Amino acid sequence: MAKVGIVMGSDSDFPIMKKAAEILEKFGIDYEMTVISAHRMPDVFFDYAASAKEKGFKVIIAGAGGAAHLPGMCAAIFPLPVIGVPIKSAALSGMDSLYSIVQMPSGIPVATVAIDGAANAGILAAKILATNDDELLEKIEAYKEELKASVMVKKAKMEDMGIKYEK
Ligand code: RP5
Repeated sequence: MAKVGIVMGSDSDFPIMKKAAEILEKFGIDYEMTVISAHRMPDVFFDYAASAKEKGFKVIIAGAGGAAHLPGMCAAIFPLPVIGVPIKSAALSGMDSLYSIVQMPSGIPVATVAIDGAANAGILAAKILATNDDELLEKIEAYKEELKASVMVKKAKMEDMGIKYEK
């Protein structure tokens, strides 16, 4: 059963939002991904958000751009955590998306990641699930070690080229 719902306002958001899915796959987390526009199909959106808890979702990752109401409206209906991904828009470079998602009224939080930060949304969803799953927590700790090792490799390469981090 899918534990995470990934929803985006348009298929044009997919190239960014697929990064959240890739992270969930890496950690072996079942997810369901769909496109629903809160503005263009509000009835479909309402059914999605209202049935998400019964479907077994523990977290929703919602990405949208421009007047990005999708994550906030998910949070208004779904009682568990919602992570918002502001998609970089053409007109305002994603500042409109960011402000629309992050400036929620008191009582209805959306955990907002960076503009186009879908990978971090996936990691944050995994960390939320890991609060109650030791096996998943071990995978996240291993991932942190992977990150460190990749930086160490780059650092060694730079040093080989005579570039030093430290004086
Ligand atoms: C938002 O409008 C979507 O999330 C998307 O980021 C943006 C543009 O949508 P399209 O016009 O590409 O469908 O609702």
